[in-house]
Amino acid sequence: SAPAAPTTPTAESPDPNSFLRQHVREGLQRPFKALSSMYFYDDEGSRLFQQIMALPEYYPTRTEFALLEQHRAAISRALRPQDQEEPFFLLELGAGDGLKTKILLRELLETNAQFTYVPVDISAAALEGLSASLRAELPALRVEPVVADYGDALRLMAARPGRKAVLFLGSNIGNFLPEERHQFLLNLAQPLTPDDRLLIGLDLQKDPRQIRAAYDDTQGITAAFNFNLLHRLNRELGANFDLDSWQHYTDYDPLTGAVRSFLVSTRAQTVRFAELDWAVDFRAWEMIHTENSYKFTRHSIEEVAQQAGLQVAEYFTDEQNFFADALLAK
Ligand code: AVI
Repeated sequence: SAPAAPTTPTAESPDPNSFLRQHVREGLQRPFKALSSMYFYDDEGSRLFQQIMALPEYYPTRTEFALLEQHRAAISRALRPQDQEEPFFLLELGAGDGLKTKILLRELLETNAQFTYVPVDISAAALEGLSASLRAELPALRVEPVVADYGDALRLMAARPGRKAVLFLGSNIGNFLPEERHQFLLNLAQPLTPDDRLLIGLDLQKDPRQIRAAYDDTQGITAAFNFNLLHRLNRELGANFDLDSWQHYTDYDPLTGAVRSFLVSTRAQTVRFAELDWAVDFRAWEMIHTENSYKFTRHSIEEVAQQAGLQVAEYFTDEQNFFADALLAK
């Protein structure tokens, strides 16, 4: 019979979960336990996020979609070079299904912009899906997908001559802690020239109840999105989280602009991780901090931009001022 698959990772077959293992060990040993929302997005998590984006309470996606529709001509003009003939690269970090971007791509094609669309993602499968849909829907579009992390992709593109317009939509910037956000923006800004442009999606501060409700929906999809992390640890690290002893809790702090999400242990319990040969104790009502979603004001956007050597050239917002796509330049 065939030999059993090796359980010890080797140089040829590195353990695909080594980052997760390390992260869990580190995060669950902190005085206030924490896990990164980065690990929400396995197949099931990505499916749940699609459902979140369609929830009545979750306003960011549909608001940004509508503002892109409304301002598509002005945004496209702001992104492309003044000289209509000059070619440029339109880079997108974390393109996802490209639904929002297609609004701008269509507008740019219709107005004869000379550009190449460069969607960047670490998932080759996500980029293949996007490229296939673009070939079908916008056959005239030049697409050069790049499978890389954002930093590598930007360095790669900086080495290629030509203007760049970089898109980072969808309020993804809100999921960074302030220091991470600062580093990210510094890295983003570093290879840009004064001719390049950056369009960033940011969720704005508003009625605090409305913000909180967006992360604590009545159908419990956001709760399931958080619980999925525990399912994932049970499955991938052989943990024994008993989901009946956990609750999802969300809070919005207007002082910092942060929505913080937690998983709460409703009783004292010990969770074992068979794959790590390790166990963690939880006190009753002890929490795991799972996510930050920062909300901004124009003032805080300008501060954050300035700290990274960038200026806000223009804001594009919806009528209710719920969401902003900010155009930044050096
Ligand atoms: C991906 N990111 C911008 C979402 C957000 O709003 O922070 C993730 C999310 N978490 C709960 N609901 C949505």
